[in-house]
Amino acid sequence: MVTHFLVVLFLGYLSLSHADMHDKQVFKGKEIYISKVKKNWFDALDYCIKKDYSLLTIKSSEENENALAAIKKIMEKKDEDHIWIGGFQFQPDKPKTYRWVQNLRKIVDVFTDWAPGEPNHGRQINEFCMEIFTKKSANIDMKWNDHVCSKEQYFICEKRIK
Ligand SMILES: [Ca+2]
Repeated sequence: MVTHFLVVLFLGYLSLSHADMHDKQVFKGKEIYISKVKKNWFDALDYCIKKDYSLLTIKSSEENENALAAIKKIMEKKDEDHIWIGGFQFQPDKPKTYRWVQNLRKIVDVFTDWAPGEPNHGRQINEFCMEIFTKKSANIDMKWNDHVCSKEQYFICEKRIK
């Protein structure tokens, strides 16, 4: 009886723990989880960390292609142009000082796929957080952008596989 109760409790926990996320997408070196809920960038980061994930980081063209494939597959039918990933501008007075939150490496030192003219710091309206345009918006298809961190958007967590 107690065992039965514990099993029900555990299954309940499992389904609850994944209720906010789409099924994982598995690629070489990592699992990618796209959220079903919208959060601001900071809450999205906390959400991923609480699950022992990170907000998505992209360190090569291959990882970029994999992330875009996952976004395309899951976001295709959603009416949404933006999805958070794990880059942040660390020096507010110095645009383009973006780093990946997972290891704090400078993004310019790794691999970049910014949309034309980005990161533009929102033309002085304080864009410090990184996202990917998920659809053709302003003729920009699936490229990186900096955006206002307080916007509530879908987001991507990742878990690196060793
Ligand atoms: Ca921007």
